[in-house]
Amino acid sequence: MAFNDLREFIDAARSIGDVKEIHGAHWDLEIGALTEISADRESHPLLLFDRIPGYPPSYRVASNLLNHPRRAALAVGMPPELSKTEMVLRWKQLLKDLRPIPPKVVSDGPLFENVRTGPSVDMTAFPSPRWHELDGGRYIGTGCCVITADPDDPWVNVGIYRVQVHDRDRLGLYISPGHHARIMREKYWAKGKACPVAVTFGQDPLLWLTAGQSFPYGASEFDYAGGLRQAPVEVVKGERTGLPMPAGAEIAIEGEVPPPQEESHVEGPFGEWPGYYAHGARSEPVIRVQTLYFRNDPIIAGAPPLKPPALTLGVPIGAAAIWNYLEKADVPDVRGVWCFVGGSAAGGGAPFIVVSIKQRYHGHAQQAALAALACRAGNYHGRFVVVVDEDIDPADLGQVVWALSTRCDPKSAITVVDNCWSTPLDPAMPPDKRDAADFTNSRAILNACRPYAWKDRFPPVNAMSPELRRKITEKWKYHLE
Ligand SMILES: Cc1cc2nc3c(=O)[nH]c(=O)nc-3n(C[C@H](O)[C@H](O)[C@H](O)COP(=O)(O)O)c2cc1C
Ligand SMILES: [Mn+2]
Repeated sequence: MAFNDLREFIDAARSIGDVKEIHGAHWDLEIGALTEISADRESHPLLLFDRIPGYPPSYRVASNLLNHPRRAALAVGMPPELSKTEMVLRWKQLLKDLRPIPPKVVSDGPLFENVRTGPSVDMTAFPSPRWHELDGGRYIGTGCCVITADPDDPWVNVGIYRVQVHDRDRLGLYISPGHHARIMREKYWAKGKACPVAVTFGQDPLLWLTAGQSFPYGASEFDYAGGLRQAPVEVVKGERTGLPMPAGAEIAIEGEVPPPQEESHVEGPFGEWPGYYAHGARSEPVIRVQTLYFRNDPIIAGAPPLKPPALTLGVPIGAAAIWNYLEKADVPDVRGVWCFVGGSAAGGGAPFIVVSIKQRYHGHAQQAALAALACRAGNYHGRFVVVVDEDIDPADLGQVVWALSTRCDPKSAITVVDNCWSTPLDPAMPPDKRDAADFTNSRAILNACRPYAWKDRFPPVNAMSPELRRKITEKWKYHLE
């Protein structure tokens, strides 16, 4: 089952009782606060905001789209109530089997219902929220897809990079170092040209989910989204840039990003996914909007980062991608992988990775940790890699802490690796490194496995055996109910 646009997805969520409509909430903090409060609740519905003060009725904002595992499963057609381990295994297989399907170009689509160019472009016409109290402005782009092409080698990238509204035809765009659109725009700038860009603000959540994943440079997220939905994404070509945009997008723009020395603007601060405002307010490139497209009754897809442990995306793709890489790197007997704080995107940042292995030889645990650290999904914005034995469920924080507390000797079982790929969003980046634009940090490998050399002399665990549990539960079942 593939969704063609955001509306079809919202309808599907509604049909499983997962949508709450809220009328009258203000774009300034109320939508953001309601999103945060709702995400804390057990029910955690998708929120659809309408009748936003100061805007035409039916100019809407949808939030809490994929930050609950139930709706992330819906987006990709998985059963809604899987255990964490099952989810990782399913995603692992999905990523392995993923065969790219290129998008299909169509000549028309609902996106073209309204077209504005030149002086009639007005980005302030939409109810873009100010999400968090210390945000420096209004963000139309949180649940957005930023579409760019390589000037030398024609392929199209789609990434999630935040977009702030500066004024009628100027938007702010924040892209972290190393991300593909940043590499592309630098290539244009090196040629003395502005970088053409298209951005959609509301689309099939599966495309958006794919845009938040790291695929190799040269591989289009459009093709991978097609592979995941098992049907091509239908796109229209932008009149100005020729860039493809999903035909059913809610709102889209075409424009250009000039070299920063030609024009830039203060961007941020913005409440970021690690739970801080680390990047602060800085001068960043802008998008000069040339053409604006929107559907009748447009819906902005809102996905503000919320302070962990709240999720940005309710999917363990980072863990699944790390596990696939461990297999490629020939690390045997991996029994599970999980990421706490982040890890919902392969390459979107994984500061706390846990790998569970059945130890086979000396140094096996260290090999697993180094491989997890080395792959793109585990390298960017990392901090800790914990390796545990096979009796520990890596997704159960209590078990992981118990293993660390009882099997890890800090002096001998912790290794620090320095000069790794971090980001300005790292809240613990020291001010001097930040000022020097040295966005690297160190990592700690915590080996919480029984020491391999004397593992057979490690004391046994005092919990009952599964057989005894079964026997006693059966015999005493009336007392245990
Ligand atoms: C909800 C969400 C918001 C994100 N916001 C940003 C952002 O503002 N800037 C950024 O550089 N990366 C952001 N990311 C991470 C990138 O989208 C992610 O690393 C992706 O792999 C980048 O695509 P690329 O590999 O094609 O550059 C965000 C990810 C998610 C899931
Ligand atoms: Mn990419």
